Amino acid sequence: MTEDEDGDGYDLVVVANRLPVDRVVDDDGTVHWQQSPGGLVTAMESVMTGREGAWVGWSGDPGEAPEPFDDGGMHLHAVGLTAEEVADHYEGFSNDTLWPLYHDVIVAPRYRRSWYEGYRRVNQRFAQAAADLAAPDATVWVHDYQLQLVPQMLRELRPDVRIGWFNHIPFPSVELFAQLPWRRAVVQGLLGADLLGFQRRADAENFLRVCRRLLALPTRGDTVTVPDPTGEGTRTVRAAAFPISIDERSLEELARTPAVVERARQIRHDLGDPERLLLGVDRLDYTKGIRHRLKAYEELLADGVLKPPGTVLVQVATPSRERVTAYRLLREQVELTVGRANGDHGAIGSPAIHYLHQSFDRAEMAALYLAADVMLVTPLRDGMNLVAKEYVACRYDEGGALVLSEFTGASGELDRAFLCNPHDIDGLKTTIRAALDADPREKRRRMRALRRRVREHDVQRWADDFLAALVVAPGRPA
Ligand code: ADQ
Repeated sequence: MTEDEDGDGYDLVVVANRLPVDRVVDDDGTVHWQQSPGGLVTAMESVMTGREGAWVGWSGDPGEAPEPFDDGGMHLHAVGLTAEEVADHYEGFSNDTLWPLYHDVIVAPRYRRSWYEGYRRVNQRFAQAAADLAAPDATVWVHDYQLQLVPQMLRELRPDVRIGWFNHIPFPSVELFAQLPWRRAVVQGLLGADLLGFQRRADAENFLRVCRRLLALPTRGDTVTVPDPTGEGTRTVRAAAFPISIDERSLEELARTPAVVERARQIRHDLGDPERLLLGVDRLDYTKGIRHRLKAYEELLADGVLKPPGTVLVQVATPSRERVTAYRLLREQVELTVGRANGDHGAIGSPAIHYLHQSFDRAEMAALYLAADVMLVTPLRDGMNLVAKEYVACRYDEGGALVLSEFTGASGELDRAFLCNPHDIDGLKTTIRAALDADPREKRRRMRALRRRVREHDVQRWADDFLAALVVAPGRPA
């Protein structure tokens, strides 16, 4: 059921920064919408089955919003953002203030009052759209750090709805969060929800500590008690961990197709059939530890431990947030390092590092994962990291080895990976060597354990667990 058949609104409304579709302009100028790749869309599709579901989000282009339309079993409602709002709300406050602050201040967050003003205004518009679409007593699921004020704004507009919010990125310690000039407003915005979901328990605990220390609110177990603005009575808000995952089955199915298996073979062949292939796949983001990884790799080349063409590294770095200065600088640093490593250690026809600043489709990603002997996932801080889980899902052959940073949410679940501290370059080098040289039986045992975990905790289970917890969240006492 996609439409609002009885005319009273939608039972489940998802509110996220982006719509689950991308606008595609064909050669002849006609416009159509194509489903964005990614687990969130798949997970939502199945939880929306049998319900009247709507999705509120930005189309990704500045300017007037396209008319609402139905697609893939959902009603899609685009929120329009002007170019100035994109600059203030999205590039500014979301990606240049909150993103670095919530990732342990790896780069310095910038605090600009006009950015926050834009953030507040855009959050209000998202809240209004959700309020207009939700059926009486509907469930509204708000996503991520771009929309932290929406829960409270929505509660004011529609006190009847159940509100859940999920944070895809880490939540910082109170000592760091306290830097935010608008810290009280952000926490109050979040406390409009009935259930707040985080990737790790530590994130939920950080949030509860912020409530105690900065707002003097009482907490008990995983709940916080919030006084009603009217002064009458209280509400209870639960903050708990719901580690996100991937659509494991469909990815494994894709990896098993003859076309992907053949493509993986072809990739190795095109690389000169190296004995050992290492792979990194990340958005080009300073949180992902790409520079630390390249530094360790360059040293292993300089030490003579690794040598092309027998050993090669493929580093895929997806273009990301290119209008934000810190990202432009990072790109320059990464490209300088790759150029130097290839100049010093490569030969004609055999570079030490193959660097691809490009996006690929799912099949190509699966083929890369299947081709790689060692996957390097070395973020300095990461809410979860789906690349680690995707690699594991594709290794139906139980081959390969995963080097995984302790600073990812995924490391809490994938503890049979080769865990590393990316800040410790010597330690990182040792871990890369250990993953390359481990006994094949040991590697297989580890991969089997990792695969079991990802199979049993897929994105469907994540969405089901969150929504089930939202239904029974304490909320307001009867
Ligand atoms: P991201 O920071 O974007 O997500 P991640 O979890 O690794 O990080 O997801 C990246 C996704 O992009 C993966 O599905 C990957 O396959 C895809 N991808 C990467 N490079 C690509 C390329 N070149 N071409 C095509 N696809 C590519 C945020 C948080 C994470 C959290 C997720 C989900 O920062 O910590 O795991 O949300 O909650």
